[in-house]
Amino acid sequence: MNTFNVSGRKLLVVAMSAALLTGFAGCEDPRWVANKVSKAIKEKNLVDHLEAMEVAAVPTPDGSSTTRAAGTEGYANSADYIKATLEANGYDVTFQPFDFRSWSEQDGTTLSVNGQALVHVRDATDDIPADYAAMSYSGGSDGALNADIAFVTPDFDFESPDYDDTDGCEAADFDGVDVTGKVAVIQRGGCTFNAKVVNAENAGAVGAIVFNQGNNDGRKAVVNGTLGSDSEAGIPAFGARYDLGKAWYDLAQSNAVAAALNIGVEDEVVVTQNLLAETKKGNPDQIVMLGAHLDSVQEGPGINDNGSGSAGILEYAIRLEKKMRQLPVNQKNKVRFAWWAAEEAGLVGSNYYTEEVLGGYYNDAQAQIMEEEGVTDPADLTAAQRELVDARYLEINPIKMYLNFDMIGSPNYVFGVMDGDLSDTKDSPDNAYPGDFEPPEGTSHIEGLFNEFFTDKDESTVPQALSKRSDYSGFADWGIAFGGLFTGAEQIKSAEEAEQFGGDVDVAYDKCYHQACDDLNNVSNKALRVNSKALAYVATFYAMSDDLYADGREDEPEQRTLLRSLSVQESSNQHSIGQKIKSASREVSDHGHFHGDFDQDRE
Ligand code: DTR
Ligand code: ZN
Ligand code: ZN
Repeated sequence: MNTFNVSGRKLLVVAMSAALLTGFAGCEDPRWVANKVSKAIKEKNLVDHLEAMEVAAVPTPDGSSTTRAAGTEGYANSADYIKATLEANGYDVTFQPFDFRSWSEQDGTTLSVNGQALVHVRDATDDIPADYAAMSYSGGSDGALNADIAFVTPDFDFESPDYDDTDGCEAADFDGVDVTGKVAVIQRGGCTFNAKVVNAENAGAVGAIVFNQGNNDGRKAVVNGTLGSDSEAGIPAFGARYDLGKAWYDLAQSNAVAAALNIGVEDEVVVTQNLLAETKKGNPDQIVMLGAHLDSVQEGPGINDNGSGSAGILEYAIRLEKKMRQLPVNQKNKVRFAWWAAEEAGLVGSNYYTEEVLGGYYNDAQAQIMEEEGVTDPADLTAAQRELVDARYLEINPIKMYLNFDMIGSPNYVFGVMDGDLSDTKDSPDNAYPGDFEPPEGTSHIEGLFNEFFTDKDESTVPQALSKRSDYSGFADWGIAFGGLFTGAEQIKSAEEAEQFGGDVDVAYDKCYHQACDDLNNVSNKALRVNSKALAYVATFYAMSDDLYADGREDEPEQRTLLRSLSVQESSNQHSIGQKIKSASREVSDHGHFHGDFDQDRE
């Protein structure tokens, strides 16, 4: 302890007398310590971190805003700030570099069809709806491009037995159509946008437009999608409204229809990095991990998304370290912090980490079991042996939980807590967990502990569907208990929520979501403060618990065991944890609920 720190000494005296009054064991009570650390979180310090991040942002290529997107100087400056602040507070920081494909659309995209200039999604307003959008990872046009358009088997009679909802999904769909040197126009449906665009390109098309399917109200507006960062498409690819596709089709029955387009893109593989730090104290075999993505989108400085979460866990790291020096307590478990890169490009940084680190433990577990069982080829492992691998993986993997903080200061906030037991959100359209899939053991306990904090502070909470739209996704895939807070993004606040939390009905939780205006003015300091105190409470509680999920909460008294292997619960399944959970999430993506790259649809 620093004996020259007067306030620190005073705190120690107070803590010691509490210890004398309550007995030393009282001081080790996880709730007692959790409250101490939580109370040390101050709004002013959180706002200071946000200010530093606003300063870190650099001008966008078109000069209309600033950004901290992965791969930019703005991201590097943010990472420098986090690193320097942590180092000044007793932490060692490591960078975890990785390659990622950074794609951005340059200013000046145009598209006109039959001489009519169309409205880019960027220029749309409340009164003027968007006609078209470039797909992420689209190719560039290399200057102006003029070509006729060619329809690929469109059929607008949805009731007809001949209606094909998979236009362009197969190479053979292009057999009867001459798309060579033309812009292929294809109806949405049946497969990824990427499959349609790549098939069109292989058939000789010089551009592709996928218009919305039109078969229900949710499939009429402009298609604003992504080809995915693994796309090999090289031609310009756009999405358009349903009614435009239909009108062009009608027109094309009697006339040739021409398109003119121009799009410039920047598309390169760049190195970016996750930042990692952990407490020196605590059991390294039982790690409580917290994460927040540090990158913004390219369109703005990302102060709520996700300066807020980044600031919250940074301030917690500082206060935890200080309190553990001041208070007469022993930190039980190590606490690890991650600031992720390239979340906005499709959870790239956190997925890289989980594949490397958790995948590494999985491989170790598999090698151990193979050796013990005398198996030389992993393909020869029996179902029972795979279960041994799963159990061994959970045993040797020291990361026992992951807590995620992405957007915790939305201006029109709700206090959202991830619905770890799916008890309230199973049927929500945002639920990414299909069928009877159960999140890893502990996930529900974490939710309960967050709720305990808010209830104690007389604040309401709203259960948040497990949408996999943030960095907990990779941890969930690998069977790690997870939880987190979220104050809302582009969705609209209901009247009921406005009653619970105040704020504006029928207005987005964050009206500047993914926009240039996501700056310091776009943050509720109250939401940021309360959520940061909540995360400090929950993480410290677990940092001080020997048996992580054993301590029942007031509202849920039953005892829980530490991370039981999923395969033990679902004994008939012969796949490994990683494969099992991954295939579950892939199934979701095939049904259109996947929100990967830029939160955009893929199909
Ligand atoms: N992926 C976030 C926004 C987001 C949307 N839904 C959730 C749910 C939980 C956490 C975050 C989010 C973004 O960075 O844009
Ligand atoms: Zn975002
Ligand atoms: Zn985010």
